[in-house]
Amino acid sequence: MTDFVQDSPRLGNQYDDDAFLRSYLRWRLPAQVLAEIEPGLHRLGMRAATDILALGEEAEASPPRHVPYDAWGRRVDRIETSDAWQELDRVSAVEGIVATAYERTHGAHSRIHQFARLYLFAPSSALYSCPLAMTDGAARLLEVHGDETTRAVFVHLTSRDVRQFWTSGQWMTERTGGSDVASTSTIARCESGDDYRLYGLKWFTSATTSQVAMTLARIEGAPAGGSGLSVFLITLRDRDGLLRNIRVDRLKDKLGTRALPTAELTLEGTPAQLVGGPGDGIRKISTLFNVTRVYNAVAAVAGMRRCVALATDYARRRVAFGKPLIEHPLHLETLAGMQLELRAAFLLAFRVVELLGKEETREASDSELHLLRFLIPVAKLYTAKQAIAVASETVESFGGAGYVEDTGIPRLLRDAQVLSIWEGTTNVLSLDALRAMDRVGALKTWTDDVGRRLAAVSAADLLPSAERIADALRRIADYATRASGEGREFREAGARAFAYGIARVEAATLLLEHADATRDRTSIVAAQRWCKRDLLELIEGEELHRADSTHLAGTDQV
Ligand code: UCC
Repeated sequence: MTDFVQDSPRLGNQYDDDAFLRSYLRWRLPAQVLAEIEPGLHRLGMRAATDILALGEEAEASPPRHVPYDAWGRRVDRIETSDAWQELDRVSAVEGIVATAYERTHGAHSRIHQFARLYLFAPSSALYSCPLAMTDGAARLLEVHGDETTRAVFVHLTSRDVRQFWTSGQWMTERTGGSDVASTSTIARCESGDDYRLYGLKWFTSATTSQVAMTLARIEGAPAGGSGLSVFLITLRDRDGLLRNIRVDRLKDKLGTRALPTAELTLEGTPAQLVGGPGDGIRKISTLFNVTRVYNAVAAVAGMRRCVALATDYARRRVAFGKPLIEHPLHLETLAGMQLELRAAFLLAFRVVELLGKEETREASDSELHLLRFLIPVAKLYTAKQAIAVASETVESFGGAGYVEDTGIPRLLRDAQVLSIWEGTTNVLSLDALRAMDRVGALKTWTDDVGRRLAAVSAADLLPSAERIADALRRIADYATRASGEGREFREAGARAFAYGIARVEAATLLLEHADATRDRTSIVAAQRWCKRDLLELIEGEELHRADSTHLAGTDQV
């Protein structure tokens, strides 16, 4: 009989404890801006470890419920969510998780401020970050493509007032899938002017409790394909709170994100407003999903940070083989590897945050706009995959306890897995990076940009790392030239490895710049270690034979 009880991991103030976040903000923000925003970050860092965390746990324990009929048989399609989930909505408004970006108090830096807040909030929020991502994307879409008739909705989406704040859904996925958006089959029938009615089935609609949603539909008679689609704004409920010709078919039973209501919906003549004129719907709604992809990247690194915080704290408390885990060299190495992944992914995610801020305040040069277009898919796909890897390592670092539900640890992995699926899978985004290269010549812009930044690195102890990055950069450029010559199939088959290479080289450059600017010992070690790795996994000097891959994948044996 033993009376031993294991001490559980604990979270401290998530701003104060995060030396890397603070170092990054000191590096990228003017001292005056940091002085203004830091007290708020400190407060939010405390809330993320106390009341917001408790709300997230409560929301997770009380998942949403679909009530199709009332007691008397009337179809009502209520989606009931917990008090905690509703409180998270109010907290989001008050904390200005979306609003901070649109107030633009600190110009282009406002996006850094806002995403730093999201970074603190997201891992405690039971995925309330998802409705916020779509809300922010919808706000940006309305800012760019809306007019005075959509202005009131924009004001609701960007409000800090809990009575005024609205969230927006984003309904793109149909039964044909979430990736091939051009095959959308929802039909829009014109009533008058910009007023339409929509008929169709939306297969995966997150946050169906929102007040509004942005969706795609094909106006009757419009051509097939993506260019024939248009963007619509739906106000979900009437004055009595009833859904406006929307049937909730069911809620999804998902691997993770369990507090978040995700529904299948049938639109049965749902009133909707055309936004931004007819046609070109995919290009227009990309304004929205480029923002949600940035959220995805920041939520991914925020999840990694939570994993590392818990695993590190636990390693100090847990004793095995006579000493705390953290004193075991191999465990320490594992933790250091996770930290390194986090630092690299963080800098990559915040690189696109910075560029987004510049775009929105019209401070971005043409080159920076092209870099933003190119790096959004790269950052989204890479951070999502690394978040899953770090979450998996975290589960393992807790041993059996990591596999037991009531420790809360398994949830870290379940909720990470969605990051590589929604808002574009790894493969779809790898192909999107190729699209950006073709449409705006982004690769040349990017290699020039990295080359210039490497040339500016001055510290002698970082120069060998800079040389390694420069070498990887040359190999990427050579590979791209060769892949273009090999043709489309070769290029597409290698797109994921190519995108990973871009991500690792961009992250390497950022780690180096950060280390060069701060001269802090940990940052120097991080940059050096990252650059010692093989940054590329390109298929160089070798043909990709489709027949071989078919054989290997077993698809010829059906
Ligand atoms: O909805 C979902 C769940 C919501 C949950 C929200 C969570 C938020 C995160 C929370 C974090 C905590 S999941 C479903 C999401 N679905 C997607 O993300 C779509 C994935 N598929 C793609 O991205 C594809 O690449 C498509 C749909 C864009 C490919 O379609 P097409 O028809 O082949 O597209 P095209 O013809 O290449 O592109 C049409 C136009 C072109 O404009 P033009 O012709 O002017 O050049 C493209 O350049 O759209 C432009 N375009 C873009 N522009 C396409 N993608 C982009 C882009 N990313 N940025 C700018």
